[in-house]
Amino acid sequence: MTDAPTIFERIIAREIPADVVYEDDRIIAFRDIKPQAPVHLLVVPKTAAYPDVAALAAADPELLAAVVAVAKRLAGELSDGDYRLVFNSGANAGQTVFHVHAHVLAGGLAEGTLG
Ligand code: DGP
Repeated sequence: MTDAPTIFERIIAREIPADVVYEDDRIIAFRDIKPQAPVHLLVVPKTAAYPDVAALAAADPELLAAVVAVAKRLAGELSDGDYRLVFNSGANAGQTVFHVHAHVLAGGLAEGTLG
């Protein structure tokens, strides 16, 4: 039995709509449905093999580096180039979708805060 696809797999398959801002053969990026900053993007490897960033880093560090490069590029294209990168890892850290993704938060974030 296979697990049901996550919401991100359904976005990648275009089964549900999203505001896609970047796509290549391995990575997709779209705007978060519940933005927590003026610019709030999700950068998502298309593979569903990795539930979180540690699993991705262990198995495919080059793909993780590509995720970071896309995040930086989009922060420059869609905001002022400064950004916060967040990988929630585990339910007690707020992770709700267990398909690795980077939150890219940008656009006038307060100094000295993490929330
Ligand atoms: P996390 O809590 O780190 O697992 O982040 C999951 C994010 O996914 C959360 O900020 C909300 C976002 N999200 C959930 N469902 C959808 C959706 O259908 N479309 C979009 N664009 N974002 C979604």
